[in-house]
Parts: sequence; structure tokens; C-alpha cells
Amino acid sequence: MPQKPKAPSHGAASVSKSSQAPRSNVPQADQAVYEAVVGQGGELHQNLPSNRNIRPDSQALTDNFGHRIADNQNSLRAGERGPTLLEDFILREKIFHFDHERIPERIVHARGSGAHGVFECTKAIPELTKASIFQKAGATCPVFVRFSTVAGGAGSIDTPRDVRGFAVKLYTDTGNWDLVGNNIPVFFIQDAMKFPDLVHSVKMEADRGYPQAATAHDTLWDFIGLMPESMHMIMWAMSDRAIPRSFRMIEGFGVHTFRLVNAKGEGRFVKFHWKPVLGIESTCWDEAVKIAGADPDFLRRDLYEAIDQGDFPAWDLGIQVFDEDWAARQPYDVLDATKLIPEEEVPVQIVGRMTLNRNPDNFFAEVEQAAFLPSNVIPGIDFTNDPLLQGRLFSYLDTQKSRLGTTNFHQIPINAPKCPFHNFQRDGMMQTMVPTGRANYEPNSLAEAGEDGGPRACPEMGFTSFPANAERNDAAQKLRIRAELFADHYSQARQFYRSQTRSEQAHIASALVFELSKVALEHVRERVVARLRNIDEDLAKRVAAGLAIKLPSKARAAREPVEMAPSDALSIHKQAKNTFAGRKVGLLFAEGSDKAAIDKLKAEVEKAGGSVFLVAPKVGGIPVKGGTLKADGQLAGSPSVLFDAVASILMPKQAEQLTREGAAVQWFMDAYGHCKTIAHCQGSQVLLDKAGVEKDEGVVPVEALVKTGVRRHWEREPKVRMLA
Ligand code: HDD
Repeated sequence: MPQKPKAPSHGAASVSKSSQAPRSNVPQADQAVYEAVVGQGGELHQNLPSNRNIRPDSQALTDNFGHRIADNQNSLRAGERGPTLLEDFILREKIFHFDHERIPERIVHARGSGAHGVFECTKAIPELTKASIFQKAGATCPVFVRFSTVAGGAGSIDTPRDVRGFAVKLYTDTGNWDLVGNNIPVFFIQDAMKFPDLVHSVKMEADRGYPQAATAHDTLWDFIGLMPESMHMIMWAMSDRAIPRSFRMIEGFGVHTFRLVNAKGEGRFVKFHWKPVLGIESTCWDEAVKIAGADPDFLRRDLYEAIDQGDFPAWDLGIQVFDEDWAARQPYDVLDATKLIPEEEVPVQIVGRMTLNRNPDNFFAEVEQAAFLPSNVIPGIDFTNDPLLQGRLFSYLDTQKSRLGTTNFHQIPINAPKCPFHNFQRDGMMQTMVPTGRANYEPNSLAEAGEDGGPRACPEMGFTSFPANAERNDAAQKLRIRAELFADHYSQARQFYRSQTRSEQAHIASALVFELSKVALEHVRERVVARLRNIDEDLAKRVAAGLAIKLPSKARAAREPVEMAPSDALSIHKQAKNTFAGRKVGLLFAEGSDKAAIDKLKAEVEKAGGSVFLVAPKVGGIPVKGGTLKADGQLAGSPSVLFDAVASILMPKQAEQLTREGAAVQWFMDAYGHCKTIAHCQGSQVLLDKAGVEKDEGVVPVEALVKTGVRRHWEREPKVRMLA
């Protein structure tokens, strides 16, 4: 059973001056939740919303109004074969409710998966921020995280080439802090004004309703070709970052430059990072395509099953802190969301750890109704004038209202703060709070008449905005322009590309060829390749050759790129962890396989921190040497793309038979082509030969699996895949 988040050690939040609620009137679940957040002994405010999850509490089947139901199988009819009667309020309610079960999906990031967990401060930084969660190492608060893709609808696949949303809601004792980021540290555009255009161009095309969840089409690349500011993000989107192996193995970024403000009111710029403890892992494109067919819910299932099995994924929260003077000296503008701060220039300091340790109880109630707002910041954290962030501060509150249908969406349990809250906002659709008294305005003098005058502002504890705003002075006119440094669209795109390994660069080139080959508008392909020449001439040539087009003349750069040192932190392969932790090995066996050898290999992999998934031609119990063995999955339904590495323990006769089974041959061809470790017994050799598997350091006897590890053997790639 997952452990409950630890109660934080930091003190109870201050509560307003109104009467302290007697404990008895607060539902037990609230009490437990509140105390888990603000520590023992916190006094609950009488208006704390009932943000306990409303759970069914009747053994008898009832309708929504508590009327017990005698017969849930038949509508009420006039006679056995007569018409159904309008008075059948039970039928009516059931169908009526069913007809209204869907809400508008998110206009972007519609496809998501979520989990609960806990955040723990591991390094207090009071000198940087007064944010309560960072005052004492050991302080904890509950979190809810939603991972998502961007372009596809709620029912689309998990493994398209796409950015992954990484939205974190921290229920702190001074209110909810929503760090609504992505797994890529920069963005396509610099100004929120262009967001509707970007989304319209990437989503399915307006006249034909396809492609779903894909960037490989005319309108997206037409838009990108005309928006040079997108080229840095395009490098990331065409890299393996956009085809992650697992939500548990992606980084997260706040993207924007935010501000930390300490108790003295001193502000510093900050960028937020989530570093996965399991390391960063991607698939390769051919693998991502095949996973989409084999298991469209691959990433959602991976997250859910890992947490369900107690294999809790965790991330370290890192911050890059820098001041205005340092920022002013950089060849890029820190208010520009298409730029990052190289980690080698401003190191990432780890200040906390987030562990996801509880699956949602109900997907719709929690994951679908979760509402994240970048405007949800807590005292000690503040915004900057990043024009993309500024637009987001408006958009999310607006979209939640239309998506969740009420201004009271904050009362939905998953969105409700877990600390006391109290204000004079009233009424609205689905109002579930029951404020008492008549104080719905302020100032008021009702307390002088012995009434509850309601809450008052608390200047010393309340949120105050960072006063100094160096980017603006009183003489500032109203302008629709961008700062000069925003015009450098290629320096960091080049830095990213040149920070990649040869294999990663090949993946980027191949991805661009794949994408642009699906663009029917030839002038669009040429325009994009012309822009690539400002990033890297060799890349542009590879893509032009891959498309069989003449190398177009270089696109004019508004600002000539400057050379930036490569940064290893931008490469997945350079920081890959060769670890079994969180990884899964597919083990193929069949009739007569040696059970003792299978058990031994399974124990070794589990000891190394991985898990083994048994695959066989049939899932029922199979007679093996030493007894019978049940597979976890049938061969055709458990292709090797679902595993990080594969192994096989087969008798020669069975292996021979399997050479005539397409799924078995493909199993090894894919594992080999995807550069995975293949551990096999001697008996399987005939099957490997049929699959064209050649010996190399990643094709090893089963005894060497744990020593070899599950890292990808990208050096094999030139042998197995024609890359641009
Ligand atoms: Fe956004 C959802 C992340 C730019 C407007 N965005 C949304 C989600 C994530 C992000 C992770 C899903 C939250 C969830 O799981 O419910 N968005 C980003 C990042 C951006 C970004 C990292 C650039 C740095 N977004 C962005 C801009 C705008 C929006 C520029 C509008 C001006 N985003 C939205 C939205 C969404 C949203 C339309 C749709 C669903 C929602 O808000 O709740 O308001």
C-alpha cells in the first residue's frame, strides 16, 4: 500500500481572526488532510470547504437523491409490451446524467495522466525566498501532477512526437503553487499573442479533421517556416525528447524566468527544473510508432502500474538562480521563452524532491477536472515580464471557467487548497460552500455588533508583488514590439544541435526528413531547410538530401547567431543512466524452457531494480522443465517495443518452430533495430539468426544481462537503420 504523504514539519498556517471552528464540525477526512499539510494542531477555519472527496456511502443502490432502487434492469412500462412511462424518474435520471457526462476537453494538453504525491524540501533557501515550503529542510506538502501531450485529443495516443506537459500542483500551507511546465525548457513562441495561431496550425487541419496528434503536416510546418523564433524549440521537438520512454523518465521545466523574493523583499531571477531520479530515457521513432499500435496508453499504463506496484517515481526540484546584472550581460534576453540558461553557466541547485506515490481514485474526478493556473504562485515566488508568461497568467483562469463550467471550479476537491481559505467571493454555479452570517463585503463593522465580520487582509503574510520592475520605467510608452535580443533565433538552436551525440543528431535529421516528407507544400519544405542552414550546415544538407531537394539559399537571420559552447545537459545520451531501476525486461519462453534458468534471470533483474515480463506463445500455463509456467503476456500482444531489453530462454526445437512465427521473428528484429540489449540462451540462436541479429556488445548470453545493463546500444544504429 503506498504510504500516505508525511506530515510536514513546518508550522501551521496563520488563520484569520474569526472564531476557531470546533473540531467536531469538520469532516474527519478534512482534518486528516489539513493536518497532513500544516502540521498537528492546526486550527481549521469554519469556512474551510469540504474538499474531502465526496464518496458514495450507501450499500443500497440509490438514485442521485438517495431514493433506493428496487430494479436496475428494467424501465417502467405500461404492461409487458407497452410503452415506457415518462414517470420512470429512475430511468430518466440515469439516461439524463449519462448524456451529460462529458465536459469540454482541454484545448491543448487534452490527453493526460496524473498522480498524487508529496514534495519535500531538502535544502532550505530562506535567503532566496520567503516561500513557506522552502524555509526548513524536511517541510512537505501534498502534490498532484498531470503529464500530457499537447496536440492530440483526450483519446489520442500516448507516444506521438510531441512536447509533454509536466504540470505540478503543490498544495502548500500558504496556498496552491502551480508550476505548469513542459518536458522541454523552451517554447515555440515568444509572445502569447501567437499561441492561438500555433495551436491552430499544429492541430488537425481545419478542412479535413486530420492528422490527430501529429506535427508532420502542412499547416504546422507552414507556420514554423514563417516563425524563425520557433527553430530552437523545433530542434527539441525533433529530438528524442519528444518521444519519451516513460513519464517517469522525463525532465520537467518551468520554462519561464520567474522570481524568488525573500523576506527582505530582495528578488532574484529563477528557472525551475525537475530532474528524474530514474534518469532521462527516450524511445526511438520506429519504436514509438509501433508502441502506438501495440498500446496507445503506454505511458499512462507505465505510470499507473509503477505506482500501483510501489515503484514510486521521483524527481529532484532544481533551481537556477541569477540576478538582473548577470542577466543583462547575456547574449539573450531572460524574458524570452525561446531561450534557456545553460546549466554549465548557472548550475542547477537541488532544493527538493517530489515523489508520486498514489494513483487517482477516479480518473475523471481528479485527472480530468484538475485545473492548473500559472497564476497560482505563493508568497516568495513571483512573475517576470516574459510576454509568454504574461499571456498565460490570463488564459488558464479563463479556460478553466469554460472547461469546468463554473467560477467555483476551485471547490472541486482536486483543485481546492488544503490550507484554510476565506474571502467574500460568493454564489456562482455549483456553489458548494455554505458561508454563514451576512458579511459578504469589506470593509464592514459587523464585528462591533458581535457578528462575524469575515476575514481581513494580512499585509505581513499576504502575497505582495515584487516592486522593482527594471524592465519598465514611467516613461515607457505602450508599444507592440519585442526587445532586440529576442531577434536571435538560431544561437541556442545551434547550441542544442551541436550538444547532441552523433546518434542524437542523426535522429533529429531523420525526424525532420520524416516530418517534411509529409508536407505537400514544397515551398514550405524549402523554407524550413533554408532556416536550418542558420543552425547547422551539415544538418541542412542531410535534410535536403533526405528530401531529395536542392539545398535552398540560407534564410536571412534577423540577428546573426553567436557561438555558444555545447552543453552536455542538453543531451539525453550523454547523461543516460545504465540502470535497471524502473525498467522492464521482456523474457520469451515456450514449452520445455528451463524454469530454473527463468527464475534465476528474473531474480537477478529484480535484484538490480528492474522487473521481468514473461512472454510466451500462449498465456495459459505452459509445461516447462521443472513444472508449468504462466506467461504475463501472449507473444503477438506483447511486442518487444514494450520492453527496455529482451531475453529468451528457449529449447532449440521451440526456437526452430518460432522461426516460422512472424511475431517471434519481429520481436527480435525490433529489439535489435531499436538498439536494445538482447540476452539469449544458446537454444534461441536459430531464432536470432532468422531475425538478422548480429553479435555485438548488446547481444549477450542471459548470464551477462545484468552486467550488460539495459542501456541502448546506439553504436549499432548505422548497421540497422538508414538515418538521414
Ligand atoms: Fe499552456 C494547458 C504548459 C504556453 C494556455 N499548458 C497547459 C498544460 C500545460 C501547459 C502543462 C496542461 C495543464 C493540465 O495538465 O491541465 N503552456 C504550457 C507551457 C507553455 C504554455 C510550458 C509555454 C511555456 N499555454 C501556453 C500559452 C497559453 C497557454 C502561451 C496561452 C496564452 N495552456 C493554455 C490553456 C490550457 C493550457 C489553453 C489548456 C487547458 C488548460 O489550460 O487548462 O489555458
